[in-house]
Amino acid sequence: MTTAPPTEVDCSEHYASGQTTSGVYSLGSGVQAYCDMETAGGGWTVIQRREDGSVPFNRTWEEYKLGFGNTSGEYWLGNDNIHLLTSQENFTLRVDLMDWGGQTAYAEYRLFRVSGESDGYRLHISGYSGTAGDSMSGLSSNNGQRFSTVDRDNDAYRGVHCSQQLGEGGWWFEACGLSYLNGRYQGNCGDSCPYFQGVVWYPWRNGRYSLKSVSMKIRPAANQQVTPEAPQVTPEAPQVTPEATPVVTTTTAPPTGESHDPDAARALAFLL
Ligand SMILES: [Ca+2]
Repeated sequence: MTTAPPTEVDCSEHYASGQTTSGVYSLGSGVQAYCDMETAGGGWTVIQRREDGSVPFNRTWEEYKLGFGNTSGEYWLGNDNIHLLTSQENFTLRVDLMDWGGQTAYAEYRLFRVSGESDGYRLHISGYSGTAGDSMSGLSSNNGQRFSTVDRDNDAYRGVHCSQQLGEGGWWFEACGLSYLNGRYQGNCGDSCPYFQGVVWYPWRNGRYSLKSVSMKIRPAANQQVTPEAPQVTPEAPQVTPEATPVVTTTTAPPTGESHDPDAARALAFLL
């Protein structure tokens, strides 16, 4: 008999063993996470949560690698752990969003996996359903992008460091993309928040709206319920026009040469 490789116990296993109360649980290797045992059948391992701005998300590569914050409040589970969990079997990602009026929406991605550090914690995401619109696998997709932080530019935007330009959060930036759940917690600034500097899910609200609360949670894809909990909504893709004015630099000086970079015009087209 050989020794099995180390594995993490995710929240769906706790749920299956009869622990059906939401709260902080051990994942096995000394790591703790919040388990959402109520939403859409429960068993979700929360990998990210924002709700009050008490924890800054402008963090370094190393901090995103290891995780930070409070598992009972705002936190990032850590890229190493997210990689470890999602490497064990197929996982589904669910994103829950709430605006300042108390409205909620969600996005589910049937398949969600994060590569190891040697591959830049590259994101593999597909199979959208939900009510919030697809800001991660559709237009300006985060799929296939490596993770970037304020001290590491792995994004798809040549000549621009998305994390540095957008409040120094870590994310799988494209150029820079349509989702940004690790932006700065801006509070309730309506539609007048600093553009794409807040907690943004573009298809549901917009780039100037910073959401009140968001959470990202994962569960083995095999555990997905057959019956959908809400009608499927196919969101309209945001309009993209070639004349789009770059607005990523509304509060900071534009990077040198940006306006002469043909890729820049393409990449900033979504920022209308
Ligand atoms: Ca770049």
